[in-house]
Amino acid sequence: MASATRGHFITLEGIEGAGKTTQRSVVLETLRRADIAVTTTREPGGSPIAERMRALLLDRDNQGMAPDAELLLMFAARAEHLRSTILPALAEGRWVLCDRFTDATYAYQGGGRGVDHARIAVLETFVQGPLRPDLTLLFDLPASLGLERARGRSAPDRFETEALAFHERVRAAYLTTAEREPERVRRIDAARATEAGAADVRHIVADYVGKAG
Ligand code: T5A
Repeated sequence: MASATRGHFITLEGIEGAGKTTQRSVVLETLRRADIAVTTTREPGGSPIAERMRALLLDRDNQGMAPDAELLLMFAARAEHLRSTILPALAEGRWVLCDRFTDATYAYQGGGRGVDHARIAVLETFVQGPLRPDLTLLFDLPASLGLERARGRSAPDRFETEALAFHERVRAAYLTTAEREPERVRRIDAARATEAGAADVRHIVADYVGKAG
């Protein structure tokens, strides 16, 4: 849980097409109903320079990027995003709602690409210091269904063009994180209809707000 003085940091996670963007408005609505000032943002990106790094990371012309370069770019973008957007908002007492954060690095670069967990952990501490999300909503569904939803919507980016097996490893890594940290990471069954997921989101977020006092 956050310190008494800073805002709270909530993240949304899941494989491609898990419905994070769809459910973000439900989180926002629940927080605003509680009169909480919220900054919404996303990763990779969330500040002008980090958005330029995002473009590099998602560009399908950059197939074959070295996994370590991908990892370092994710954390370079994060360092920029933290300094420009997340840390100032938290310091003002605003809550920050971020579409993806470092759990995605453990899932995609760790699970998907096979980068060692310990190497990611070193960068996590280097870039973030002690900052970790206070609450994470993990939208979970079979990789095949997520990809079907994501690909039905727009032209695939560099990650969406990866094989199903890659996305299955990403999902498995997310589930491992959720098992390790059940208090922080709340799994939501995203294979169901949008309204069923939204009801869970409202319940979890309202409960968190109540405990945050
Ligand atoms: N990445 C990111 C890393 O590799 N490492 C990192 O450290 C970080 C931070 C970001 C990419 O970067 C990678 C992961 C990603 O591949 P992105 O564009 O932000 O790329 O991609 P996503 O975060 O995956 O966003 P998507 O828009 O693809 O997925 P969402 O937001 O989870 O899904 P959403 O809400 O857009 O829904 C997808 C479609 O499904 C429908 C929606 O209407 C939409 O058409 N839908 C449903 N349909 C039926 N039933 C439901 N319950 C539905 N919910 C949504």
